[in-house]
Amino acid sequence: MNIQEKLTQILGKEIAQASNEEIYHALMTIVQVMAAEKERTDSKKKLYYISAEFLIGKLLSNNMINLGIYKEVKEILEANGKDIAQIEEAEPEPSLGNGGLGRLAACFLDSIATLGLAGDGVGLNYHLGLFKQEFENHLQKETPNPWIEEKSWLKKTEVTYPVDFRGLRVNARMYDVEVTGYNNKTNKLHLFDLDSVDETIVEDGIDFNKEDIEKNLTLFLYPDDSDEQGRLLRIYQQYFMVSAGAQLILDECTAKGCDLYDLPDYAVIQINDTHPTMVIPELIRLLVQRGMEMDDAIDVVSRTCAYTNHTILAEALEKWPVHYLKKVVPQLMPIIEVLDDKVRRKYDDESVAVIDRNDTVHMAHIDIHYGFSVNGVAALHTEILKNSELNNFYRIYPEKFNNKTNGITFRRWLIHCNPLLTDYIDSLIGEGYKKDATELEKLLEYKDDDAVLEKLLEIKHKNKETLCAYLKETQDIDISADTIFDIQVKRLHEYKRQQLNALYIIDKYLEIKAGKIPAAPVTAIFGAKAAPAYVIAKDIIHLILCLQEIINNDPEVNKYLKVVMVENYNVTKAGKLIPACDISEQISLASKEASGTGNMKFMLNGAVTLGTEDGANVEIHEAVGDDNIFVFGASSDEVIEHYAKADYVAKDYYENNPAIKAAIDFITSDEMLEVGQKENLERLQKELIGKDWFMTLLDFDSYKETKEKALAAYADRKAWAKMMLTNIAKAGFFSSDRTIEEYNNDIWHL
Ligand code: 26Q
Repeated sequence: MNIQEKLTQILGKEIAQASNEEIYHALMTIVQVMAAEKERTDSKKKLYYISAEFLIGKLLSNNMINLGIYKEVKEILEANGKDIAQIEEAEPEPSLGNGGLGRLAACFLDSIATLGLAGDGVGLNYHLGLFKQEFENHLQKETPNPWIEEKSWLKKTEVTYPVDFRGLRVNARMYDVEVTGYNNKTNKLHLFDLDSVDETIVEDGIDFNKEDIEKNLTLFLYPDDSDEQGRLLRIYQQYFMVSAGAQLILDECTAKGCDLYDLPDYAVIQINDTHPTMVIPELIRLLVQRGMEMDDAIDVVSRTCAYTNHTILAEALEKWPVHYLKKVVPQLMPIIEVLDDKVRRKYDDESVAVIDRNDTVHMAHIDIHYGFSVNGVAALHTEILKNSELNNFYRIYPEKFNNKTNGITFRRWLIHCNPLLTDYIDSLIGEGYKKDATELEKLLEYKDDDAVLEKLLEIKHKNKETLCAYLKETQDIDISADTIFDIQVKRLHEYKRQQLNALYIIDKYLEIKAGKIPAAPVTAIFGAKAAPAYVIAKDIIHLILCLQEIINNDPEVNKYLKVVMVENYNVTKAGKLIPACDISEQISLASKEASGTGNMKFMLNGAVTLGTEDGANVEIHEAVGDDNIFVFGASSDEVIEHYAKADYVAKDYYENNPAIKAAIDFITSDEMLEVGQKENLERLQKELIGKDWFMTLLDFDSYKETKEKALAAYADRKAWAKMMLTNIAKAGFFSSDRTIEEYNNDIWHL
């Protein structure tokens, strides 16, 4: 039976007569059957990528692309008067991640399956995912995001494992999502859940009773951890995930005939940041329970686990008070004490202890001592880990440290999100780059081909028009595709410095008001969620929304400048924004962004980066060369020195730089107070002058100067198109297929 016939049969009616929802569900069935029929990668050794987040995004189109039926389905739908884009709208987006770390896990699953490696994901099935963001009175409001429908990509299994907390035993049930590889086998994402979770306990916004563990365990991703109950719930979630995961791993290995002493020959566990770290003591506990000596268990587990670090921000490195762990998972404490004891016997260095003098357990320290590999996620990041942040560990275990520069799957971030560009690249260099991304370099042959450059500009313009229509429809915003699209989309964090971009916008606004008319009109687009308890981050969102209100409604200014804050930025919206971008804002304070992966997505889609020498920007700079990127700001060495000397004083910049002073003063100007909240704006202004921990003002001049250069460069359309082409051509290195090959060659050995 062909797809058209199958579709009609499942629908029980003609395609033309079916609703978008019905077609979506029918296609889901077809995909699920096809995926289940695909061969599974089976080998003696298997990877378990364990992560609290898998930001997989909508699955229908990507699965159809990977299964090779996308184009056919699209044509069938068209022939019946249906638009695949509308069918996609019917799919809810699973929001099982915060940002980069979760999205990376999803890209990795795609590449692992595409490369035909045996590797499954292990995580949690949050019913309401990360919160949904709404704007109300220019403020972020959080609401639940229920994404699981009656019929979904989740397959309920009969596999359950008991998980013990103090005074409470629950049953973890496994749900599976098929992970299709591109023209290859399929793997699985195992998401554990609790049957008793009750969505009705959610009250106002995203509030709920944090103590009712049986009802709330997998309700939300990372509930607010600003209070003790929230932090305890995080421990409940983490232990639930790792205990069920560890039991699954041991089950699968023993089923393959593994003697548990040989576990490292059957399993490798990649620990995605410290969130799943408890898998180490839990596995040790389970092995001891099954009769192994403690020392042997520690040795076996240490040869099975590998750790990835995604951040150098001290506040994000997880540390749990011993009394929290005793309250939730007392069975782990004796093991963690043994782990600490062993370290203390060997190293007379308090800074590498597992349990510190304040009775706090350092999760990353467990990973480093009791894992065989520690990797950073970009070259600069790994160097900083080795030379400063984790230097005391590097000196003990230099052989464990390695770099794995992040990557992105081109299936989603080019083939799916940018079909116009994909088809055009196909027509120029064939389709080989879809399996070997470095083949994109063949595009360089067309560097001086006017027709090709012209076509790239035309495609970009079309993508910008598509985005205009989307923003009009979803947020009733009017912008023009004939302006420069300058985009900064990522989680809201002070170190990412959306506030620097905002200050530039204020500066520009004041210039226009003073009669200095810019050469080319710009549309500054933002998208960002702030953690619910992160006050200053929410104030920055407020600032941007107020600027949007003021600037877009000012007829003197809106001809030259507009501001758009996209509501509820997520994977789906990323797919619409990225192909339409001219200038990619990657402006974190050097040394703070471990890698960034949005930077790679933009580059691949022909945007030119405006960025600091931070994270993977450094490698992007190396790849495209000085002429195809706009780099500014203090270097990571300079920044690290400022922190060491504590000699950065924001107030000096405020007082001595008139442009900075004017922009910051504007935050609490009459115009702003008319649309915004005094409390929020004053707090933010005070923060910028009095503290500015991430040195926004340090880089203001350099940012402004470099941004002006980028905007001016845009005017030479041909030169700009050449930059676009070079960026696309050099993006091959940033394919997650390359990253995964490196993980496999150096760490997993599958
Ligand atoms: C920790 C403790 C308590 C509550 C929450 C957390 C927490 C939650 C999420 C800490 C960190 C995260 C997520 C981190 C993250 O997304 N890091 C990003 O990882 C990307 C993939 O490696 C990098 O590209 C980014 O540079 C990095 O910021």
